[in-house]
Amino acid sequence: MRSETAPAIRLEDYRPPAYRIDKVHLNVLLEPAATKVTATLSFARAASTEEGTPLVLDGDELTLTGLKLNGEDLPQTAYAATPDRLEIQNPPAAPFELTIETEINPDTNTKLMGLFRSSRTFCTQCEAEGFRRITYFLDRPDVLAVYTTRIEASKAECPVLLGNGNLVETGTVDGTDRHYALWHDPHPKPAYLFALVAGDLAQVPDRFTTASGKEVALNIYVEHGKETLCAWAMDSLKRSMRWDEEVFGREYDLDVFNIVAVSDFNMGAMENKGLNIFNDKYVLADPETATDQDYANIEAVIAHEYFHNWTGNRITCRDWFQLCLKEGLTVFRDQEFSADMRSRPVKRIADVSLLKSHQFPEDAGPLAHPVRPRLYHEINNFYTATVYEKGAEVVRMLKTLLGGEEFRAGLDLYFQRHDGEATTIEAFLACFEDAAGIDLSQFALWYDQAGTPVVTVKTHHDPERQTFCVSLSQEIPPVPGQKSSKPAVIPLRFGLLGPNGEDMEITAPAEGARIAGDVIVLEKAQQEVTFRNIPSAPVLSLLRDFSAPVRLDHKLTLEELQFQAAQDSDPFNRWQAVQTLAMQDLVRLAGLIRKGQPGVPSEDVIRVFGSVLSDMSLDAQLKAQALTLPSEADIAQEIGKNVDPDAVHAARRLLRQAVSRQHGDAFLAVVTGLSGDGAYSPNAAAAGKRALSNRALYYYAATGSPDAAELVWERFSAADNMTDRLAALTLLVHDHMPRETEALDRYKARHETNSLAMDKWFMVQATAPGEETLAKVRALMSQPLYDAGNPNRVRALLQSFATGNPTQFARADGAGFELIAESILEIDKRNPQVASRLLTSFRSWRALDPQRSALAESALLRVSSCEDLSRDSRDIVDRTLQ
Ligand code: 0A1
Ligand code: ZN
Repeated sequence: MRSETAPAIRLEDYRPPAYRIDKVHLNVLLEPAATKVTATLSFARAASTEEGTPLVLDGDELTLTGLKLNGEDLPQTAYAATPDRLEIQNPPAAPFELTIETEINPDTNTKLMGLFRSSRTFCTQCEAEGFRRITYFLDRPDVLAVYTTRIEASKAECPVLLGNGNLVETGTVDGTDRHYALWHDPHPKPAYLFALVAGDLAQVPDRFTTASGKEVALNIYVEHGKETLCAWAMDSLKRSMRWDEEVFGREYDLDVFNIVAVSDFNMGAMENKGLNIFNDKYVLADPETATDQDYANIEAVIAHEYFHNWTGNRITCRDWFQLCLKEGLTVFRDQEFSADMRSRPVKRIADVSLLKSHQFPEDAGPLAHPVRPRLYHEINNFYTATVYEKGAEVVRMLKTLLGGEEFRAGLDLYFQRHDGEATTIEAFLACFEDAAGIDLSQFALWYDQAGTPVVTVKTHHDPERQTFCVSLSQEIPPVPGQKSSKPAVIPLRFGLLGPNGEDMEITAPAEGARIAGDVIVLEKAQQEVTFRNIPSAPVLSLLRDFSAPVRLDHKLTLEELQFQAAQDSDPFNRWQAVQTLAMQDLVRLAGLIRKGQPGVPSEDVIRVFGSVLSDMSLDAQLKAQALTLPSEADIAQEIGKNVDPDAVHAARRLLRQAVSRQHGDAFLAVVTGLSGDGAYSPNAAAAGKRALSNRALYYYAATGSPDAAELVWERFSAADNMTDRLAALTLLVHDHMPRETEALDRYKARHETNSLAMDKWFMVQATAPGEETLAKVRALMSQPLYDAGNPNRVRALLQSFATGNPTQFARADGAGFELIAESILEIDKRNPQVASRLLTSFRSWRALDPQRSALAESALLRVSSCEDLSRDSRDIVDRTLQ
């Protein structure tokens, strides 16, 4: 029988818990195959709960081995236990204590949820619903308890024993080889923030003194031998702690802050109270194995998890529908941190690129959902770009609309009013309403409506009346389950570019819309804004700094776009103008190629690329960003329907070659001028130079000349850092240069023992265009270094093939879809979260040409017909096919 879809959980059905759990005492006797957990839980009936109301606890694959009520064994007639539920039929009216014994097997826990082992280290992952795989519990975020955890294990196997909060006591167990540690976390928390770690790990210690003078011990725990790879993560942590004090007034609140890096982890990292657990990819770095992007990611993820201590842990979510309350806000905070640490415009462009390439397609496809969903079947599938990235954009808009001071006042009120609570988006917004004296009821629609609004813009200048009219309208295209929508509040940052490129001064109040400083607030379906005293026609620079997560339909002429690309005072819109020019040409070229006609890239676009390259006013990283062509997936998204990925690929190659032919010498000058200046530093300036030099090499390589191939090879073999080595390797492999195989072999020989570096080796090969890649990916799956149980490896090989290689994933013979479908079925048995993530790579299948979309559909149907598909994959496949 086909696996059933799990029942829908609905926001409207939320009810407060019938019982509270005030205190949790856990005694965890760690054994790889048979860990015994004794949970002593102090319950109290909620005032509104009738006496005798059954107490129903969540479980997941649990074996109950003992149960006591107030210290007495419970007769079997008084309860019912299954692996996923424990019901106490007639609990006492007065507060009572349950002692629950369960036995679990960390070694067979391949889902990596609950308690599992990663390379012999015991560790946990409890968000969203993993705690119920450790003991029976009210596993919901609005049940906040104070935890004390005793962890006991073999001293030889697990010299390090870590829990949440502060360490209270350690000792040995008489007559055994075992020892224990007792941890106490004074801050009430939901079960999803529980964690423990036990293993033989190296400790990298440091210290931090908070603004109020409190000493905090900082530690990063890693596998022995990796201690030197933690310096950047530790530095990032200390900078995050200081920044949160300075920018948001938030201090750390325990005596110790521990981070543990593990190699088997479903997500990036987890913000467990006082004991963050990280995918080692976001901790370990040195110039030999990590790219500049890795360094930036580590800085951002360390900050993100640390910032959760206030936005997520001290104030948590009432229910999982409110996930964006902690995630959107925390992503906003980590984006701001990175912007302050690096270049603000560069960071903004990177964040918006990510939003457009990941969140926009999600919002336009079958998996679209509001930032705060109203219904889910499997919460693990809602850790999405919409909740995280669009959620952060919503917070950013709030700041834009309120201004920095009022925004900060609102947040201060939020921390003050809700500290220690599990709360909601409504409560969050109410703080800003109260602090700023405004009404955010229309703004709240951003949380409840799915889909990306399209803002259509038309302008008209009347030289006689000296008026400039801007007609604006907004609409959200239909989304699954949402046929109509209401107008949202859209802050549009703008400037009127005068003939000399400077922003015109606006001397008379504009009519037709609320304008706050340089922001037009679009609030209705249609609005016409009139500016007076505008003698000559300006170029309207709209959506500066990408002030709202919308698609702009603003048809600027070629000249206007070129002008904006060269002159806009807003770096984001300069970048955007270059991208728009390139995108328009790429879409045109792909259309011609599709029809079998020759495509000739636009001379104007090629010229703009040359101007960007020679513009001395642009910083190197910004230049590299502007010279990056829209990705194949972005072009496909822009085309929107009947997409032929081969035509898209060919169009992009054509434009790259044309730019390269025209500006080859200039690119060569950049490559040679910027290379090899001094010792490696991961800072933004040095990273920017490398990015530009590698971007120039990318174009120079497209000349196809022997000396270009030589230059790429030289960069590969002489590189003293991973950024340059990987950039050159990618060119060698993706452009099928003569020494491609030799380069891959050399890389492998150099990095064979480092799995994170080898992930890049898998990824480069999986994303190589060309028919032979599919067979290669299959062969790589049987490589001894490939491990289908390790999420990073699966992502490096299969996820990057499915999401980063459009021509091969969507091959016209369907073999790419089949490979991924087959792999999903295999992985699903072991790790549903990894499988369902991989499944989302089919989300844009309906936009493909009819032949390809039929093949994608049959691959999806093959997955769907599997009888015992996990709840995670069932949910995604059903929604993708609906
Ligand atoms: N809260 C974490 C992300 C996370 C979510 C789920 C996980 O397991 C299913 C693990 C981590 C964060 O935002 O960093
Ligand atoms: Zn988070």
